[in-house]
Amino acid sequence: MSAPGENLRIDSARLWDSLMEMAKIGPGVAGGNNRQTLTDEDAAGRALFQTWCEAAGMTMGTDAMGTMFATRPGEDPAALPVYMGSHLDTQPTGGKYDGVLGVLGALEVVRTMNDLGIRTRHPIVVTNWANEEGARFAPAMLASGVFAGVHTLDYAYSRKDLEGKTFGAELERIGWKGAEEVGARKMHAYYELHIEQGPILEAEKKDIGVVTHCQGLWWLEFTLTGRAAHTGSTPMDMRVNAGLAMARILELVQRVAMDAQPGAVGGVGQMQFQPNSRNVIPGTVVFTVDIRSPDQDKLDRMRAQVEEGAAVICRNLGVEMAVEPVGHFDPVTFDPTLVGNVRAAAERLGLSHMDIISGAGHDACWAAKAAPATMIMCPCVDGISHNEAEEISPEWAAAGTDVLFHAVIETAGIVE
Ligand code: HGY
Ligand code: MN
Ligand code: MN
Repeated sequence: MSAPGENLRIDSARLWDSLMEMAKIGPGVAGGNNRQTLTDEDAAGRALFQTWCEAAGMTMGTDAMGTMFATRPGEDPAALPVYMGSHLDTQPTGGKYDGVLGVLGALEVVRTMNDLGIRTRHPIVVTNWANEEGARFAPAMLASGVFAGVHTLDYAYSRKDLEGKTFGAELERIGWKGAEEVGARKMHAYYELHIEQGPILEAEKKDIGVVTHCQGLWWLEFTLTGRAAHTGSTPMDMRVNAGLAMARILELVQRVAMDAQPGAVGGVGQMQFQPNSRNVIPGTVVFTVDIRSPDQDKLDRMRAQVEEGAAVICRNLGVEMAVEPVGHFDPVTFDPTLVGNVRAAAERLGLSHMDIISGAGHDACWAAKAAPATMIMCPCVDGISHNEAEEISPEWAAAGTDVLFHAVIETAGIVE
């Protein structure tokens, strides 16, 4: 089967219209999106996606984690499908493209196949993974993790948000708990188009990121217990200050990440003070440390340094410490054949490209446990993401989707 011609391109205007249409659902307050997983806004986005998939002649299946799979038949029904997709859920102050480009780009590939009357040997499946972000229910990539056998369904259903609501109850409430057994589907291959969410491609003036690896991650949830007391009348030497311990641990995380350069990051994005009152020294502080590296040994060393250092800080302050890993995946190497298809597609299309390691985690990291998988990236403006100011150009969106189109055809095979 000859490789698809360089003139095979998607309809970039239709893709951009769909991105802007989806962005109207769960709008943020500054031009981005707040369409968090299993909210009514998520349900509305799912319904629109299903409508579009069915209008493109696909049939929708949903599994017991709420992940959506839209199937376009292939000529060989015995052939395992080629999957592509990403996620429609967003951060609370998310952008319009994180995840969404990968889902609607995949839909656009199917729409273009329909326009051109392209028949493929392998069936094609467009996927919307549930709860990729892990913002409301930790860990991130929860549904793809159950699909890959990393998490049990019971564990996933038991995950709670800050209001104590469980994933399982919220999935029932929005009516998107599907009948399919999670992970029963078998994939021939999996491609994920995603914005880079970092500054490299734009700085290097490259249209396409050929993603060879994804860095690994630990999310460590710390619970520090001190003694709530009056901020005014409690002498400094009498304080058992969980807030001070947290501040010193944040400095420790910064130091551990900087000492591990290059190729390491560390920080804290979420914390809760209890009772969180201006004139009460916090009795309890709960926060999650996020550390990452593409190097397995470095990642595990950073985790040990953070946990050991935090224990010394708390001991010196008389603060009790508990720490629980609430998210983890090792560094991922994507499938060399699929990576080669992405690189060849970018070259055939005359697009500038470079190999890149994904700094963010993606469902492809868990899909890679179930089948050969890889990713395609496009630049984003100033490398900003997980921020309502996230922006890409229509040209970048179209280039990434054209590469997805060509790579998927290479793998799914065109039937003349
Ligand atoms: O945390 C991540 O890397 C992804 O956005 N879930
Ligand atoms: Mn994402
Ligand atoms: Mn994200």
